[in-house]
Amino acid sequence: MDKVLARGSGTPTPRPRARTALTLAAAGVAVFAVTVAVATSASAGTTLGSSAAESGRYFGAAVAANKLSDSTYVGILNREFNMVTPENEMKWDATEPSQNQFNYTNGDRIVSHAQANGMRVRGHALAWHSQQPGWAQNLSGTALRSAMTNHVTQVATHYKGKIYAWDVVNEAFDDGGNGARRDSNLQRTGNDWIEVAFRTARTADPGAKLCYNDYNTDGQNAKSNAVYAMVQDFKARGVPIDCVGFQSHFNPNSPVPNDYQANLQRFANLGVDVQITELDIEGSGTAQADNYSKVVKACLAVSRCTGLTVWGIRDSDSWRASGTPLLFDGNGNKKAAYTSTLNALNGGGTTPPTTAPPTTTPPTTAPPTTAPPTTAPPTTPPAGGGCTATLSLNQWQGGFVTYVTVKIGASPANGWTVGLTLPSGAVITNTWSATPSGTTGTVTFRNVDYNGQLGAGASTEFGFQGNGVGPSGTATCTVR
Ligand code: G2I
Repeated sequence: MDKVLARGSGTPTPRPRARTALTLAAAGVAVFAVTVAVATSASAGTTLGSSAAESGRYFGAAVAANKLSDSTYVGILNREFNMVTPENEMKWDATEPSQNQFNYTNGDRIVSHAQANGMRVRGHALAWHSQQPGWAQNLSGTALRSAMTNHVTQVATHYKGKIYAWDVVNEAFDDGGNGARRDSNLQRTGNDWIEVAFRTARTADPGAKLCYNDYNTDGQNAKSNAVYAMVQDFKARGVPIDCVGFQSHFNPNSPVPNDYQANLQRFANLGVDVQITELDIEGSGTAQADNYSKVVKACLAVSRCTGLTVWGIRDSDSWRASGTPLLFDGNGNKKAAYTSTLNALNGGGTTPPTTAPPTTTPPTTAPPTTAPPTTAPPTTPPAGGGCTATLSLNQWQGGFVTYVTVKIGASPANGWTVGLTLPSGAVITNTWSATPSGTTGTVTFRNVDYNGQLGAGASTEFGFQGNGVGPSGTATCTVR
């Protein structure tokens, strides 16, 4: 049973996590991370994705596999968005309809489409009280707990290396104003089910950011306070959590809260990314447009708000179509809300830091499961033209993810190329937001369509995953 009235918010962006920088430091690998938020100047991107990318963020949409044959739908998707969330295709009922028998057909279709078009994927959702297959609804106790961890392991392993961020746990808190956990069969397996899900997901796909996602947590209230306390506790005890998603389903009865930005910021201050994950705002005309603008500006004002996702493309695609809550009308035309969203994205913002400085006190109980990131001093953009490329490496036994922040100097760029040499034995298996020249040895990465044109001082990010030891040293950067 889903929420009667979803009123949440949330957002993510491509941001490096520098989770396991240990091996690199030990190997003399240089790990760079910009730690300061950098104000970016106003720009004039012409699509949602390219405009968001100018401040290092993404703009995504929930996508349904059965609409990938609709040319109007796909045309808008490919033109405007650089992140996708499968609307239903990666949920438990879809991926494991019978126990231990997995079906990835529709999820794979969306991932393939994303990869073929330079988009990344937010996985949604590994553990949730809703949309469970019938067999899981009928389980309890240790049988359900085992089924849940098996599900997380199998699905996260299947998509390993292909997911930017997973909604590991979805909607686990109660709406009653008591700050309690939601009663569910998963909750009744024990209060630690959430942290077990996160640890299990980390083991299965160490390269994915791991998020908690919920609605009605968009402003400061009893429910968001409870989520906040959980995240604070997880960070203190080293439970692997990287991000919090704010669904941001708004309507006249549940408007964008006035403390929306402040609420995002307080979560970011805990040392997690924040992401708007399911944005839709019922309404029309100027009022709707103003609300979209408010949400986008709030995200841009929070350096760790890494991106936004709208929950569908056209109004007719929405789970609540009668409320016309999206950016395109049923014919695929841009609405006033589209224009206000694009304008807000082009108004500049802060560049998300590749690594946030720790804001929480060191753990007093269990040690963190991963070593703290090694952070180099902030880099400054080149004074003249050109660009810089800074690496942030997340290394684990046998594999790595490297995030590269490209920062443009004093002159605007029409495109950029980053060059680096992989250590012997390293093989790239997946690259996003750039096109690599190869998979081993010396590799150059060229911008893709939506992130080549960048203004002076602007930055963008791409990344790649591979087997072996990730690249060391600095990367070269040239502009066109
Ligand atoms: O309810 C809105 C969202 C709230 N947060 C979590 C999201 O996962 C949730 O998405 C919605 C989808 O947009 C709907 O499309 O989740 C619903 C289910 O909880 C989805 O609805 C389902 C219907 O319940 C099914 O009957 C239907 O077969 O969509 C399915 C596919 O159209």
